[in-house]
Amino acid sequence: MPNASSSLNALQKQLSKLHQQINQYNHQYYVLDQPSVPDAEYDRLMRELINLEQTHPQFKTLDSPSQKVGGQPLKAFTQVAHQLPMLSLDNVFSRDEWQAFVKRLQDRLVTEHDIVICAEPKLDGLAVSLRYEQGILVQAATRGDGSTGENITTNIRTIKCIPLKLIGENGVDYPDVIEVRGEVFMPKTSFNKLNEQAKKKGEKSFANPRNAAAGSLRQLDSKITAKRNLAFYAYGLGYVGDLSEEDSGLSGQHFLKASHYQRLCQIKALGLPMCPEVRLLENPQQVEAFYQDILNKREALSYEIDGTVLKVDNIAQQEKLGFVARAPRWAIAYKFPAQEELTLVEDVEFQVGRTGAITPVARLKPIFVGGVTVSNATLHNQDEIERLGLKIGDSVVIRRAGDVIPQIVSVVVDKRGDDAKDIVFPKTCPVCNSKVAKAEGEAVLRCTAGLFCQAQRKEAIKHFSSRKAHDIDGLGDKLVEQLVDENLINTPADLFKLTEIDISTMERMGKKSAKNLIAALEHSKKTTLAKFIYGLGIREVGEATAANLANHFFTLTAIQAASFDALQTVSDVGEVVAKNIVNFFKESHNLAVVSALDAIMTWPDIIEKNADEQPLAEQIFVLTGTLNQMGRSEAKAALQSLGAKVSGSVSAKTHFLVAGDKSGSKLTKAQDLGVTVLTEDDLVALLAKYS
Ligand code: 5U1
Repeated sequence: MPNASSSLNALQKQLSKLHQQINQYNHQYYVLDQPSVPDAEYDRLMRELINLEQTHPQFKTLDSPSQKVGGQPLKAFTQVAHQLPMLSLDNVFSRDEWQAFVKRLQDRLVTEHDIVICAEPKLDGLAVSLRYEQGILVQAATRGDGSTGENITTNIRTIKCIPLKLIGENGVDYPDVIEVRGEVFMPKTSFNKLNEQAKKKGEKSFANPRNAAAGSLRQLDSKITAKRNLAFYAYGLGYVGDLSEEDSGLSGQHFLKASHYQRLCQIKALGLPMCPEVRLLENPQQVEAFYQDILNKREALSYEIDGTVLKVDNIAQQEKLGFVARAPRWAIAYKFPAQEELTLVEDVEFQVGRTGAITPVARLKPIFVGGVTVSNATLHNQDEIERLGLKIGDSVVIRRAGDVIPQIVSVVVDKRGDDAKDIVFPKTCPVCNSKVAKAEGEAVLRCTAGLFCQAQRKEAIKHFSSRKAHDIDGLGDKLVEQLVDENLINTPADLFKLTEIDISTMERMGKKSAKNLIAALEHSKKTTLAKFIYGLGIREVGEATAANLANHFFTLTAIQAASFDALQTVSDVGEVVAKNIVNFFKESHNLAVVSALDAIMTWPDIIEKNADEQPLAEQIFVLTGTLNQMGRSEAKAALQSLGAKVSGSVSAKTHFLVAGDKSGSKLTKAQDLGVTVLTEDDLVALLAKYS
């Protein structure tokens, strides 16, 4: 049994470890602008520390990170002592915690009235204090440790939306000295651009817009800051008063309104930007709706936010509530669920996709992030693994924002254990054991077996039946996998051979669902050429390209016969896509599937076009003999693309016979019937006329 002194010892050890860890994270975040762990991890450690200090107040020391705001100012800049401290905010993370905060407010204020709340988005930027004397910006400082910050005046002057001189709009005057506090931030578009440029130059990118903003403000060369397109929203005031009476700080009082929201409006009237999402709420009950509304808008906002800030609006009430060590009692940050979390890479597996691409996928220790539990993350390719410097067993930062698929953002190298293992790519396909290869200039490794690979077969069938292709209701991914595993289907064409009995023997498939699936398959037989082409799953032929091909060539035969050059005349089809199409139709196993499907499925043979685009509509052509300037199938496709019908035999209905070298009986018959005979040159001229 541990005795009292040994558990106190353990507690002290735990506290000292927390101090050391939080101090290290503070230094990385505030001083180096390079956090190694997500905010959620930092918040967790800080809460652990605060909880321990609350239950064991005798261990709460003056140098505890819980008593300090931010980090030490950088030596590179001169230091500025804040006339009034720049505080930080405590956080809540749930409705219950928010309600507990409200309860504390009510207990302290003992008011019968509702507590009016000023609600603001919490910007992911850098807190600064801007000092105006007689309306002129004379000094700008970072928060630093809350009492001393860095003098960043020269850099702040480069931010376009921060006025160098205040305006006295609508009779709003300003006191001799006014310190405006707020957040400098980098809009999302500028952040993405900056990181793209850094990547191109092989430089380190910023982990988030906050670090990018901080890094940009801490430039010794303000020309660099000027290029970074920073912005600013004001959220409060520091010292306000007369120059001659700075010590009392009272003479500014005539200027100041009794409501925080009104003060923000006053600051705005002086020419400083205020976030347009700020709202005045009649009571704390309205906060949940505000929180939800801002959370819904989050992705669409042009700047990054990580929660809301809720402030008691009445200044007299704020004063009554006062402060604790690092934060006011009258304000709280109600944070959104974390979009970044820390977890472990337990393994890396390799998946084979529809096009044979072998994708490494990290199997993660399940983690709740961005509102869902995540247990896998794609690693894309070898380059990505190298960029991350990832090993199996690593602690990683995982990000899931909005509907975006989860991503590994970085590796926390400090946490790497001795047993971390290198990620080794397979030498053969992990599914069919065939050869793998990397095409020149491509980062992706592929299985070379095409439809002979079971994984590619499954993916091809899933793609064929997907919503945008043939939308086969009731044919889910799991069922496709079972049907392939049971060898009941090998290609999309095999789907149409399935019987109700085949289907009803599969897991979770009853008679009724089997019947429905057969009906859905029957229904899917009638389609469009565009969907048919898309459903084939040719590499890089998406929905739009498939539609362009259908609209250009009108028939499957014409698309199959089109040359590399002819394909490139289609909008959106470049060399790569044209090559993919030609290669697809070269493969005998693809041709077998296409012709089997062609026999089963139907679509309008020629898509209706207006008369101008179909100059040869209703004209029946027959091709005979050897054509030297183009292949027969190419000539056929070209004629069909202009609306002509190309028939195999000459009759009285034939309008034109194109006679190449060594034409035989068809030429004689055409001459007998009085059909117009064209030479190959005539044909070329005709096609040129309409192309
Ligand atoms: N929007 C907003 N962000 N923010 C950060 N308001 C706000 N207020 C702050 C901080 C640190 O502090 C005051 C409540 C003192």
